[in-house]
Amino acid sequence: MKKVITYGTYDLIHVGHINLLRRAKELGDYLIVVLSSDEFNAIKHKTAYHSYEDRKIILEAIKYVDEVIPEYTWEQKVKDVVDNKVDVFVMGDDWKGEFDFLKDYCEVVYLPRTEGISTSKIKNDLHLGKK
Ligand code: C2G
Repeated sequence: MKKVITYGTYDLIHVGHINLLRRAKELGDYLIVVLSSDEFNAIKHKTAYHSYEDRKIILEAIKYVDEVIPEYTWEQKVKDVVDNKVDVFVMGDDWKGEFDFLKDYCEVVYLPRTEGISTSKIKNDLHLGKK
């Protein structure tokens, strides 16, 4: 079984997230999403609208996702890849190059982001009454 792993906050789920998850799953048979905890989001200077628990429930309902585990630190990726016997690490290409150190442990794939959508755009548009 070819195992794929990806990381993120996945707040206010949108088509960019779904496109990433679908393409990540297409690279293997089993997709693990390592979901940023609320505490880790603070480290990323992000405040998610939905709690970790709610973001986890939402992700687990997506057919491409097989397992959701928590992301607490920047440093846990090697252990996650090794402990879960992961074959492919996938991220959107806004992260291109950032995780190449994982090439010693698994394949590293950066996928093109979906243009024109992001969680911060949604928040901003709603704030400005654009939608
Ligand atoms: N994404 C995308 N297209 C968009 C928006 C997001 O392909 N329009 C991808 C991102 O590249 C990422 C995933 O969707 O691979 C999740 O995005 P975020 O929830 O914003 O995750 P991020 O804050 O980048 O967290 O340790 C890594 C971090 O946890 C990554």
